Amino acid sequence: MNSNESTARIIAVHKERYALYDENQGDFYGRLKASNYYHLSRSPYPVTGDLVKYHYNEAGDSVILETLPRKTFIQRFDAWSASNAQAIAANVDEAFLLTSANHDFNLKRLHRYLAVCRQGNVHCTVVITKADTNPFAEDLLQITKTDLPDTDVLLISAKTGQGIDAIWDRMPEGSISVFLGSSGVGKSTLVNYLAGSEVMDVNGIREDDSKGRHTTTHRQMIFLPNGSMVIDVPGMRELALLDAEEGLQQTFKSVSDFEGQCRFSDCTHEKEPGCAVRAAIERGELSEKTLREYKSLQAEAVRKRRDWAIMVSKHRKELQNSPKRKR
Ligand SMILES: Nc1nc2c(ncn2[C@@H]2O[C@H](COP(=O)(O)OP(=O)(O)OP(=O)(O)O)[C@@H](O)[C@H]2O)c(=O)[nH]1
Ligand SMILES: [Mg+2]
Ligand SMILES: [Zn+2]
Repeated sequence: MNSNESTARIIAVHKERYALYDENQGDFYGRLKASNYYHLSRSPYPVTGDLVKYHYNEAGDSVILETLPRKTFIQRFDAWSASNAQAIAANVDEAFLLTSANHDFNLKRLHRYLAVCRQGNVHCTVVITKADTNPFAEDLLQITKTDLPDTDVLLISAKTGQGIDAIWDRMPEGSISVFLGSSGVGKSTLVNYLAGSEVMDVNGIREDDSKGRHTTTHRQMIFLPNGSMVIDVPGMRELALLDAEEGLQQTFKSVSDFEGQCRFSDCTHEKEPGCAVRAAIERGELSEKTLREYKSLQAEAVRKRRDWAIMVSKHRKELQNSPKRKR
C-alpha cells in the first residue's frame, strides 16, 4: 500500500459524495476516483458499511480509490437502476428485521426480508417492536416463532426497555448490524435508545393503519457506545427479491427439506408421482398456503434473475460498442 493511502469505512452515501470515517481522520468526505470506478469499473461502487482505500485531501474531498472485498452484501431488486440491483449495505454481521406489534405485523414481509438477507450470507434476527402497545404482543411472538422455527425472534420495546439486552447480545464490539423494516416500525427510535442520545430523527405514525412517514431518508451508520456499529435504513415501500433462491430455500426450510426428496428433481409439487412435498401436506406436516407462498416467491426470484441477466448483457454490449467516455 502506498504510504499516503489508508482504509476508511463508508458511513453514509449521498448523491455523489460519500461520508467516511477512520480512526486517524475522524469523519470526512470523499468522492470516487473516476478512472478507477467509471472507466475500468474495477471496483464496485461503495455502499454504507464498505471499507475503501482512499487518498486523504486536507483541502477538500478525499479521493476514494478502491472498494475492498466484502464479507457480506445485502441487495434488493430495483427496476429503476441500470443494474437492476440496489445495494442496501455491505459487511453486515447481523440483520435485525423489525416488524411492529400493531397493524404493520406481517409474516409474509418477514419471509422476504429473511430471504434477501440470507442470500447475502447475513445472520438474521427478527424483532417485534412496540411490545408496550399491544396486550397480545406475546401471542405475536409465539406465532412468529412457530412460523420461523429456525430463526431467532425477539419481542422488544424502546419505551420500556423490554428485550433490549438480547439486542445488545447480538451486537458485539466491532460488529456491524443493520435495522430493516417498514417505515414507522421504530428503527431510528431503537438506534437512539442504544446510542443513548437523539442521533436520528423520529416521527409519529398514522393512527388508522400504523404506517410511518418515511422519516429517515438515507442509510446512515451510527457508532454505538459498546464499540459496535449499526446502519439505520429508511423504511422501504417494497423489498423485491433479487437472485434470492438460496435465501428462500433457507427461509422456507419446511418446504425445501421435503423438496429434495421428490422423485423428480424438477418436480413442481402439483401432481407428480412420488412428490414428497404433497405427501407432507397430506400428512399435515406442511400447509398448502406455505407451499403457495414459497412457489410464488421462487417464481419472482427466477423472473428477476432473468431480467437481471438480460440487463447486464445489454449494458455489456453497449459498453463494447461505445468509444471510451470521459466523466
Ligand atoms: N409505544 C412505542 N412507540 C414506539 C416504539 N418504538 C418506536 N415508537 C414510535 O414509532 C414511531 C416511528 O418511529 P421511528 O423510529 O421514526 O420509525 P422508523 O422505523 O425509523 O421509520 P422510517 O425512518 O420512516 O423508516 C415514533 O412515533 C416512535 O416514537 C416503542 O417501542 N413503543
Ligand atoms: Mg427512521
Ligand atoms: Zn414434489
